[in-house]
Amino acid sequence: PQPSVHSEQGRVIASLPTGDSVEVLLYGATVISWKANGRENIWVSDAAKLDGSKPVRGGVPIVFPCFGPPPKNHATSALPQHGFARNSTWVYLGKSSSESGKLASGGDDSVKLDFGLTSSELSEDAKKAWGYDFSLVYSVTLARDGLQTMLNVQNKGDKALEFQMLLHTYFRIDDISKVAINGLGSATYIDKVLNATEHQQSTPSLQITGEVDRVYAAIKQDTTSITQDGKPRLDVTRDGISDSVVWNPWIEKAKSMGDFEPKDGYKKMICVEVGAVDGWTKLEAGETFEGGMIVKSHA
Ligand code: TA6
Repeated sequence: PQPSVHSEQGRVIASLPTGDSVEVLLYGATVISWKANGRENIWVSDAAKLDGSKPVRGGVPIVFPCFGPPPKNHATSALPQHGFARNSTWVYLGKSSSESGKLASGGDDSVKLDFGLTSSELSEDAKKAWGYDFSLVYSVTLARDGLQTMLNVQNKGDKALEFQMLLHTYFRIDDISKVAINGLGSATYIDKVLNATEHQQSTPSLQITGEVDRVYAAIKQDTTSITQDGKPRLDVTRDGISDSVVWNPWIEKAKSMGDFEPKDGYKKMICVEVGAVDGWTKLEAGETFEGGMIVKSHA
C-alpha cells in the first residue's frame, strides 16, 4: 500500500502504511501532529488557536524572518515577535515521494509535502513591515519513525535581504522530570532567563528543573538528543543550520500564557528548536538558503 495524503478544512494529513502520520495546518504551515509507532511526538496546548486568529501554541511554528522581538532600527523592526511565517496562511504545493530527502529512501515508506509562501501572499501589514520580494518553500517529509522539515528561502528581489529562521518545535514527552537533553555539552549559550548573559554548559546533559530559555550558537555536534528515563526518545539533527534553542516555560510562564493549557502542561513538553538565529543570514538577489531538521523517534 502507498502513503495516503488528504486535505480537509485548512490542513493536510499524510499517513504511511505503518500508521505513522503527520498533520500540517495551512495556517503557518504548522505541523500540529506527528505520530510514530503509535505515539504522538508533538505537543499542542489544549487552548491553542487553530483558526488562524493567532500563532499555534505548540506544534512546529516556523519562525521567520526574525527570532524573538525584532531589533530596533532594523528591516524587521516593525514585525511581530518571531516574524510573520507562523501567522500567515501558506499554500499546499503538493506531495511527492522523497527520494531527494536525506531521511528516507523514497518508495512507499515516505512521503514529502510541500508548502509555499511568497511575498505576494503576505498580509498588507506584513508586506508594509518587511518589503522584500521572497519565496519560501517548506517541505515536510514523513518516513518510518522519522520526520524531516526543511525551509527553503529564496531572495526573489534585486536587493540583498537578511533573516533569521527557527523551527520552534514543541516535543511531547511523558514527564519533564525524567527528561535529559544531550549533545549540547560544552556549547556556549545565551541564557534568556538570566538576562541574556553568556554561559558555557559544563555538564554534557541538561536536566529541566525550572524555566529554561537558552540560545545555543554554532553547536559542533549536529544532533541534540532528548532522553526519557535515560533511554533515547527523540534525536533532533540540524541540517544546514547550527543553532538551537531549549525552552520550557515552567510554572509561572505557563500561567502567564492564556493559550497554554493545561497549566501543568509544561511537564509534558520540551522545546528543542533548531535554526539560524545567531546573527543574520544574508541572501544576495536571487540567492537561496536551505535549512531544517531531521527528527528520529525511538520506539
Ligand atoms: O523559543 C523560546 C522563546 O523565544 C521564548 O523566549 C518564548 O518567548 C517563546 O519563544 C514563545 O514565544 P511566543 O511568541 O510563541 O509566545
